[in-house]
Amino acid sequence: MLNYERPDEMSVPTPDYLWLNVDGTHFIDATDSCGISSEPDECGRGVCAADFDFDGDLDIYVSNYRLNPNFLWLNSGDGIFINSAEEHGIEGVPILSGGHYYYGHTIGSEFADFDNDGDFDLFCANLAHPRFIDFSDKSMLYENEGTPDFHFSDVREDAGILYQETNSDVAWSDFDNDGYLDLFITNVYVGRKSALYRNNGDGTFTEVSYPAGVRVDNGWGCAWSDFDNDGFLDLVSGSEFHLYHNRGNSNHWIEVRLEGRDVNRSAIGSYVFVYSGGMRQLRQVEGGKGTSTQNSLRLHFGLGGATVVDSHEIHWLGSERVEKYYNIPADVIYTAIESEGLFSSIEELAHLPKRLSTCVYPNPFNAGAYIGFELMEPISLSVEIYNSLGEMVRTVPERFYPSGRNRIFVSNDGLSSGTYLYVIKDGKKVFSSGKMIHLK
Ligand SMILES: [Ca+2]
Ligand SMILES: [Ca+2]
Ligand SMILES: [Ca+2]
Ligand SMILES: [Ca+2]
Repeated sequence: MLNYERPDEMSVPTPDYLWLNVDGTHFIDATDSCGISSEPDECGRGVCAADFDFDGDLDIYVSNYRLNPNFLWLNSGDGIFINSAEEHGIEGVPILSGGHYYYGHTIGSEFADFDNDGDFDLFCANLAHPRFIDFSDKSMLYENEGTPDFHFSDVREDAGILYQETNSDVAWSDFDNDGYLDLFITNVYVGRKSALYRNNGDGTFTEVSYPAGVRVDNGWGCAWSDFDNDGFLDLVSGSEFHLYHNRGNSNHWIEVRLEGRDVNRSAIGSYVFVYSGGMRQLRQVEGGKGTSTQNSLRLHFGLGGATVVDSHEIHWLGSERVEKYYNIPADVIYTAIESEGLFSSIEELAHLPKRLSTCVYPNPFNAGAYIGFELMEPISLSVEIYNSLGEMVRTVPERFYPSGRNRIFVSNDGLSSGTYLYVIKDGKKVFSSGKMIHLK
């Protein structure tokens, strides 16, 4: 969670926090234990994340304002983050002026593979006043140079993306479904026009705001989502919200919603490679981007003239297993469920075994714990508790539970301290399972 500056004192930063979700029940402040507090506070305005080094964990990029350096919190995989922005070339350009190093007024940033070379690049929207231009960064289009170092270099000028003074938020999308990610950048303040750049597919962009009909004044936030499910991404932006409906073209597409089982349910941080028509495209599920904005969680791929996806590879966050699907028809909205499959319709999904989403509270427990869950329809369930040796140490007999919210109490009678596994069963079928910890 990014924090900006004190409302009563300009340029006095307030600290950022990292909140760790514990068993889906509550959050704890992990800012100190994860190393996030090792850097001095800066005036943060945006946060985005990607596993840009493909080592199986999410790394966090922090956009700092007030000519401060940006942070790249590199996830070491063992719960510790180290700021590696300078080493990877994305902290900004330090320029000495009046005895002090200045960087950029970064507001919003977003990772995306704009050049289809299979790694995540990064756009940083920087507000750069002409009066500070000698020592403040303009916006940056950072191209990821890939393995082994995943170092970035700024290619904005060569890419044809022009300097505008009040760049604010950014949102990548393939709005014309040609397989190349296009770029929308907002500009804040009345009279300042935002810009839509079409990706020419050769490393350069062409501004198409006017012909595309996207004329946003005083932009602030922006986000893409295919709200009418026609396969073409629509845009919302503006300090007074405008929803721009994309009227589409003849190009093909697929969209995929990922649903995690072992990973988080929204599959945030998971990414997909799509191969079609001789192209490779990469998209990730983002938790948020830019400055307090978020695109649709559903991944979108433009396919140009291709009517079939040759190969669709899902990399679930943190899992070494890659799920691959071949020869997938275009122009369909799919749902991919971890370890279950790729589904093209509600009817297919209805045949999946029903599962329960449960939470244990308190956890760890002392006197006893509740297993809470919500049922779509009434059903009879029983519970078995296993110790770490796999021995069944407790049962809760089968009984009938109505639809809606329910809970089952497990007492601590005779249990020693340790980790236990609960298994909720519908007859012989496992409905749900999870860990519970007993502390005496
Ligand atoms: Ca990583
Ligand atoms: Ca790339
Ligand atoms: Ca495009
Ligand atoms: Ca649409």
